[in-house]
Amino acid sequence: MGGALAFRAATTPSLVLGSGEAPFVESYIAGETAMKTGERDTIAAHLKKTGVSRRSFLQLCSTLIVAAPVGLSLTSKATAAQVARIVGKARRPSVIWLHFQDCTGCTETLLRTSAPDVAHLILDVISLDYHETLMAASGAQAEAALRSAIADNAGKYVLVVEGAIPAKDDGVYMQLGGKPAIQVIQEVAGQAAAVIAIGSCASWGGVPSADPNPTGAVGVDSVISGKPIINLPGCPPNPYNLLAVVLEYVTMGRLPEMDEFHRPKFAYDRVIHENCPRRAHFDAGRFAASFGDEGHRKGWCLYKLGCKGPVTHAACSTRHFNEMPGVWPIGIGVPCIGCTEKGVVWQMGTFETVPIHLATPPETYPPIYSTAGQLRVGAAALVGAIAGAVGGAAWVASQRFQSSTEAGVARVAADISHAEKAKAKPAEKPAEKREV
Ligand code: FSX
Ligand code: SF4
Ligand code: F3S
Repeated sequence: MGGALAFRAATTPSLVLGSGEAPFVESYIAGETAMKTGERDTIAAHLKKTGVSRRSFLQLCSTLIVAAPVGLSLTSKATAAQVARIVGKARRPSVIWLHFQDCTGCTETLLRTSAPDVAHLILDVISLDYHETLMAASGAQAEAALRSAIADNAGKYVLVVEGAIPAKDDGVYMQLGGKPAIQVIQEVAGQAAAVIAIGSCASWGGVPSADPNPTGAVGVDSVISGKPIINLPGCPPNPYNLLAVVLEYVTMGRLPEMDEFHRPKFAYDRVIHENCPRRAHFDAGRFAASFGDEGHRKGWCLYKLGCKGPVTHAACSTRHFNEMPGVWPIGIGVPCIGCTEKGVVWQMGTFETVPIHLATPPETYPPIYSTAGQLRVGAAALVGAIAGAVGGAAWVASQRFQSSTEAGVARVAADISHAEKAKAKPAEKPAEKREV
């Protein structure tokens, strides 16, 4: 194939998308020419060249705001038009996408958007310069395409990794072009600007790392160091998280704020249980007891069927898949298996129940026992009268923006301390009965 571009949408059945296909493929040919001359279009110029309407682009920017309403500098802009202005000025980011031990579900989730336009748009906004599943080339041609993509964009490309890396026995269990996979990822990551691990397999080993993990499958951050790495777990993950991270990186020059597991907080700060549409049934004690029973058919809580929503950090309950409302595991009656949590999926039994310790976020209702027990009632009333709604709003705001972990820890600490105080306090003597 030659050149940096190894992507030919028309050759892949999943991308034969009808009338819009011709300009889509042409856009990549245009991109290839630009790269050969050392230039790379701005996103706005590229979209114009390929005939994408401003309306479609604005729709994509609106979707981005919904996907990442907080936690990104980019989407903190108030309107889709403002986001579009910033994104439009950025150069199309070069993306090199490598596959290791995976099922290709991460790629499928990106391409199988319900509206073909969305897949087109995502692949117009980024410049996918190498992707083994989508390219026509194979064998030596594919190897040459990878070398070329690296050379043309050295130090600037974003490396997206899909799948786990087999590290046991010097990586002998997976060879690519005659080299161990572990060597390939280290070479390609070495010249990347940043690395995105897409899916649970790339983030921490996922399915291939399930016991007894015969190949020693691990996540990207176990074999790469010295590069910014961000994990987007999910089996499969939501493609908008990828788009949001890539665009934040190219427009703002930095990766979003991450949690301790290197997941972007904008998508993984909350547990599923907090925003689950079945939560009212959980709170009311209405549970499906077996698949197909009355509770299951009525849409009751799936906790007793092994739902891992109470301990699983992900945004699935508010950002469904394929742009279709209700399309996510719990939405279709399947318990969450905790696919974004390293210690949950593939480590716990599918129908095993998880401990409930983060079930009562203070934003749903205030703690049962206040931690501010130092004020006497009279003083508290006075402070309350002065501070009024302002203080109350500030307290509520501070509680709302705690992470679920912080909120849960604070809540449990308050309850434990109350219980201890109650234990320490001598029991009041019951009033003596008087003989009348
Ligand atoms: Fe893993 Fe990707 Fe699970 Fe599959 O390819 S995250 S097995 S759904 O999708 O790597
Ligand atoms: Fe939803 Fe699962 Fe929580 Fe039930 S246990 S409310 S189904 S997340
Ligand atoms: Fe995974 Fe649970 Fe979401 S299984 S896709 S984290 S609902």
